[in-house]
Amino acid sequence: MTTLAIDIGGTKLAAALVDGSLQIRERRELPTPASKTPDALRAALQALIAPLQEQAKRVAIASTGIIREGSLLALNPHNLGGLLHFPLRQTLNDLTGLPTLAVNDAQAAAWAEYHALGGKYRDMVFITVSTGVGGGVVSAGKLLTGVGGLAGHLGHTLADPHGPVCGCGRVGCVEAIASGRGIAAAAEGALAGCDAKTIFSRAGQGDEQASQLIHRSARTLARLVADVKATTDCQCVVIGGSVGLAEGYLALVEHYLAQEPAAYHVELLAAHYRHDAGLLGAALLARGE
Ligand code: ADP
Ligand code: BMX
Ligand code: ZN
Repeated sequence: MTTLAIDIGGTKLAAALVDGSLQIRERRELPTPASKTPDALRAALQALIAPLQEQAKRVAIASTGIIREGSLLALNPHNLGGLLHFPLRQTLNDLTGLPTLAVNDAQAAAWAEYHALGGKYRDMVFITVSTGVGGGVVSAGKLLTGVGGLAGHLGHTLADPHGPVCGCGRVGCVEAIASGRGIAAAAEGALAGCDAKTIFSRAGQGDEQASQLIHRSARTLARLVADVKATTDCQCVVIGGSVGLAEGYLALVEHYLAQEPAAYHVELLAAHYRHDAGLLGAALLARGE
């Protein structure tokens, strides 16, 4: 049965058809609208799925934000242009008339990556370093979503009590430092106003400040990985998101993790499904797999 899978991130929206053998067809992307009102997101989703929805029997959404009873509640509204709440399941159900499941993007990606490991490990954690920093925890073969959807929001654990204020209201969250937005926010002088993608390409051209910003992110992420190992004793940590998958980033995280005591070391892997982990995880969950 074909699933219309949708991934809602702070920077981009993606949609694709996912068939029974988990093959992705007709993948499309649009920028995430930055608007406090839900109308812009609804219109963008409508445009994104219009060419695909006829062919699908169900909808599966992986979305940034806390997903509670089918609705999106932003933990960090800055990542969504100030949008606080969006009725995800209801909107997609209204647009398509199809049964719809919604789950947090990093939780969905964790589930897909757990499947990709083919039973090798029962305890694993997925971390996306993207617009924000998101997480999904699989413990004893079960995906943790939490009673209120908050489980795995690892980006909002403490990295630095003297660090920047996070959009979630806490001070010094991992996300405020390590995420694409966190990298960009700390840029000064010639790099002020650049996004993380540009900062990575400047680092590749030898820009010292750009390189330091990326090291700061990777060092912060490595400490988070050590905290995650201490919390879950997971057998591997899978890294995704456009920052996480950027060339050289995982090797830097490995470099900084190696500086932590051995008890906190854990195997680090790049996401097997790359930028499609959220789409595929949501499709798997909608299929009850
Ligand atoms: P989303 O958060 O919408 O899921 P991404 O995973 O693409 O989207 O993450 C967006 C962040 O990644 C932005 O901060 C963007 O600047 C950054 N980014 C996008 N492409 C790259 C790249 N090739 N290298 C490094 N950073 C990137
Ligand atoms: C934020 C939070 C998480 C999300 C993570 C990664 C919001 C809107 N989102 O920590 O729910 O999983 O970002 O999201 O509060 P992405 O957009 O970077 O993929
Ligand atoms: Zn936070």
